[in-house]
Amino acid sequence: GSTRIVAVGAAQLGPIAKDETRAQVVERLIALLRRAHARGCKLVVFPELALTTFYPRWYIEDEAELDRWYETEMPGPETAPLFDEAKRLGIGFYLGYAELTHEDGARRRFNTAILVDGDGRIVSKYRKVHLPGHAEHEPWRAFQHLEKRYFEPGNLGFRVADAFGGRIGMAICNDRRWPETYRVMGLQGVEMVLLGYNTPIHNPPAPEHDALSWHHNTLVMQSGAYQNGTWVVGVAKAGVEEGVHQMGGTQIIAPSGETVALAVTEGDELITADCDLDLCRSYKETVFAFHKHRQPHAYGLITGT
Ligand code: CDT
Repeated sequence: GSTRIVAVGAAQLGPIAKDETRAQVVERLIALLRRAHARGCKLVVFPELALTTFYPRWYIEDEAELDRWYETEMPGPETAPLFDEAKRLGIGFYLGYAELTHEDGARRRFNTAILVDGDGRIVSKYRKVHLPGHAEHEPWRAFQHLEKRYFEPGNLGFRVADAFGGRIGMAICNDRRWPETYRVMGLQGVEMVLLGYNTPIHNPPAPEHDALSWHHNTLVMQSGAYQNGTWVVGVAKAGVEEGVHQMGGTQIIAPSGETVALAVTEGDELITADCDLDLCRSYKETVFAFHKHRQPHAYGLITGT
């Protein structure tokens, strides 16, 4: 029979400097893509906001200055080389980026990820639903986290796409901490959730959590995988970026909840795994056979119904 093994590369990025150009970053992405191809990967997962530094750490008042961090087309002139090389290699990818678009007569900003297949086609798009941080300048913080200012909550929901021989979903960073993220995709039969993140180790409102950041990262992604019988691929932008230390911990997690590959650096690092999508089945058909065991009548508070 046909194999349902997807060779996946999780392409962690080290820091991206403020003055690094898109062209320079795209070169780093292409280098990782080629290494993944050499290892037989068919799908590479890059982090959240993978084309720039994590600019929500700064309060930016000037609209034109803010605009420079966003993509207005995908692919655009600077990202086309990534699409071209991926297509040439026959390898797909997940890419996180800041999206500036015109919709419903307004300029709108989203924290976005796309899924591109091995033919270079965008097969799915996701816009981050759970935006952490704050909307106003809070000078008491060591650094800002202004996602609530620079993005609006995603309006595409949590969709799944039939691609790479399986059912693929996407999420972005803070989404991974919320069980609803995985469950909404789990209810659609998701077999692999791709997610990129930028997570400062220091959380200014709750510094008592700092020492637990690695524990929490693994805890939420392993739980989401097991409770929905799905693979999870979590990919960091890591290291000290413009003075802020961001956690690594890039990992590939099986439907058992076990981590099968884990990055060990805070730089550009590729980890890979042969992900058998059929490993999802025994979870989806037994302990988490949703149609047999879920009790939605008791869950009304969650949806507000
Ligand atoms: N990028 C992102 O979503 N980061 C957040 C940092 C914590 S903000 C309180 C995260 O959940 O990892």
